[in-house]
Amino acid sequence: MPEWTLNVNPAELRVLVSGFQSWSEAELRPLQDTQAVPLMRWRHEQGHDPGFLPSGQAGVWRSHTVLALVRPDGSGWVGGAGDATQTFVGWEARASGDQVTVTCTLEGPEVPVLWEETSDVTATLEAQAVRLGRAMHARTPAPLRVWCSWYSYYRAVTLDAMLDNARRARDLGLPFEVFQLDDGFQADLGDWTEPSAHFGGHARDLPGPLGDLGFTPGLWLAPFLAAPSSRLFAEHPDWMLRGEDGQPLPVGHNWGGAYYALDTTHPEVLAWLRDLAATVRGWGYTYLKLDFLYGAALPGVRHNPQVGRAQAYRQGLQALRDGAGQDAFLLGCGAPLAQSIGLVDAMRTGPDVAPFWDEESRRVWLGDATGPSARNALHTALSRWYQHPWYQPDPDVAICRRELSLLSHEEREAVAGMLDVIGGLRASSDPIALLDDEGLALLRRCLTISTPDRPAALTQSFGGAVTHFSRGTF
Ligand code: 9PG
Repeated sequence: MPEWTLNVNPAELRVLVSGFQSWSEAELRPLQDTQAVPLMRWRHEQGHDPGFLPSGQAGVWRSHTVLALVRPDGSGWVGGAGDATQTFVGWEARASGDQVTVTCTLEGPEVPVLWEETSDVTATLEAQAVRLGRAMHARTPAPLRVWCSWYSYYRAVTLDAMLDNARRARDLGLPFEVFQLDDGFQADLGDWTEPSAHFGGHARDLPGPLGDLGFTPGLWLAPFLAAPSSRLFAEHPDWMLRGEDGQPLPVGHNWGGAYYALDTTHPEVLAWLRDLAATVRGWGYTYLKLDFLYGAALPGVRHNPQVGRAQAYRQGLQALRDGAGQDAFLLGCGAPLAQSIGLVDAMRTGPDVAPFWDEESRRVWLGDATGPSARNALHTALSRWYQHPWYQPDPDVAICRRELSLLSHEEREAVAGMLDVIGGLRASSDPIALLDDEGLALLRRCLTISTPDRPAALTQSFGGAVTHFSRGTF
């Protein structure tokens, strides 16, 4: 295990960390602070890496793939990985007395580890990110503008609502490229080709009319998950990732109960995943939002114990890419970040936006900043700004509507402004009919790709926002 001892006063340093997957917290904090560990045990699998949890001790910070220590003048140290295709690279910085010890743990095959002292942490982070992106053949297509059904319709989405919004967007000349159907169309988690009772049609009925309106059809899938009530689970109990007790391993709680993950070391699972992606591609969906991908990367007992969890994850994602085709646009979500480089086109780099600023009870008292809120989404996506050479970052949707939202005018503007600074995908979920003139003007502004991905721009806008929202640490 590589280890470095730095003779430096820990009180001078801030530490930059990035969590396991899209929703896990990323942040820049004083090194002597304490990294939050979620109090709720059942959240560990859902937003964190149960194999590499924060220690909960003051002055000890853990991070996946990248870690930086920053002096007040912007100089410091940057740790990174030379490759992450089959390996999880875990960093830990530990303050003690007038020293800091940094260790790096590899889970998977050996890969080069980068550790650099630098006069400019920002520039070194960028340079290391470019290097990893190149080594893993990053896909960085042009950014897209996406309308997504989740943040206003949630699971109650219908075929009619999709088409109504698409028609209104076309009539108003809103510059979306993609109309993406989210969770709610499917009979059950895992039973993707059967419709839900309330959807009012079948997902395969949507791409035709969306294409006629001039939009690229997009579809949400959580392809590695299965609900215990699903046909998939009943027919293939042997396909599930297992715990030490030999039973299918619950990998989270949502949709009214526990859910399970597919074991992507099983050849039949890989064939099924390829087939699923090819099927929805055949229906006409060329943009796929692949969600809850972390499920295939958790510690557990697998069909082929020779395959490590990072490699298992990657081969599951590769099967989806093979089925969807090289020219499909794949957005990863709830996904291990660096391990997805080269297979996804875009990546959610934070938790979900919500139509409210913060949920302090969960974030502060329960130690869990992975929950939906405008604050959590921006805080984490901004703290991952250097990842843009890995994929198109997706900082999640702007919320421009005033109805069905608790965001103030300033908060709406802050979300929109920071999404622009982060760059990457531009997305909205507002029902078009709910937008008044002010909302439409803000939406048009959000959909205008104006700011290049640049740390300087980030610092300016970030600074502005911090002054504006003086409620605690942003
Ligand atoms: C659909 C949604 C949307 C959204 C995704 C994802 O930890 N959780 O319980 C949890 C639930 C939902 C969630 C994230 C975390 O949201 O990010 O855009 O697609 O699924 O169900």
